[in-house]
Amino acid sequence: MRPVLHYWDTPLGRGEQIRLWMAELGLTWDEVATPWRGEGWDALAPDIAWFGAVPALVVDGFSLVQSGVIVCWLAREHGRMPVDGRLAATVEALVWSAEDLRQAGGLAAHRGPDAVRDFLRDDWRGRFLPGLEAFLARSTSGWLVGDAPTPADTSFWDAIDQVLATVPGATLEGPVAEHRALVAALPRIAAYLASKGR
Ligand SMILES: N[C@@H](CCC(=O)N[C@@H](CS)C(=O)NCC(=O)O)C(=O)O
Repeated sequence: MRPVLHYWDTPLGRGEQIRLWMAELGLTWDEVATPWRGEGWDALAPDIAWFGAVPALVVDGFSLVQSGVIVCWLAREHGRMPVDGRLAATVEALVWSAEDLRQAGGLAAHRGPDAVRDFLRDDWRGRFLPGLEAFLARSTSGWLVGDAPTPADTSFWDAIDQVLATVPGATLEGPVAEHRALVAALPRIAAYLASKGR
């Protein structure tokens, strides 16, 4: 059965990393465009949005929340998670680190110019870009973990997309920009992005 994604219809949100990874897996899915705390919001909890938050994914009556868990679960279900336990844990840690970046960037954009300046210096240029560059320097495949794309690649792509779109002054160059281009050129990801006019 087709997965059903409960979220709002916007690229700038946690639902998009799930869409990107489902696209990469070759899945098609249905969407329930959840209104932000509007009509229908309360009806989602607790069976779908367990704790009143989305995104939530429902597959064959099984509902799951936490975007990072959802993409890693989908990867496992479709044989796209590394079998080696340490590599799999590395993928998961990267997916959750992408969430850290998303939160830090979102908070800074919300708080204003001083917070943006600190974010760009301390978080963006100070730790996330160097951290990613270190992973990419060790990579022989171009992917963050192992020799094939994993949710680590798409979730970081998406978190970076959000930072570039919402944090004034955020720019990207070098190996992380090259990784970004590599992800966007994956045929299924490219087709998905084109279908959204992106
Ligand atoms: N850690 C969760 C965060 C989920 C989350 O906070 N979702 C927001 C929208 S992006 C939400 O539904 N918030 C509901 C609320 O604040 O009432 C994840 O990664 O999925």
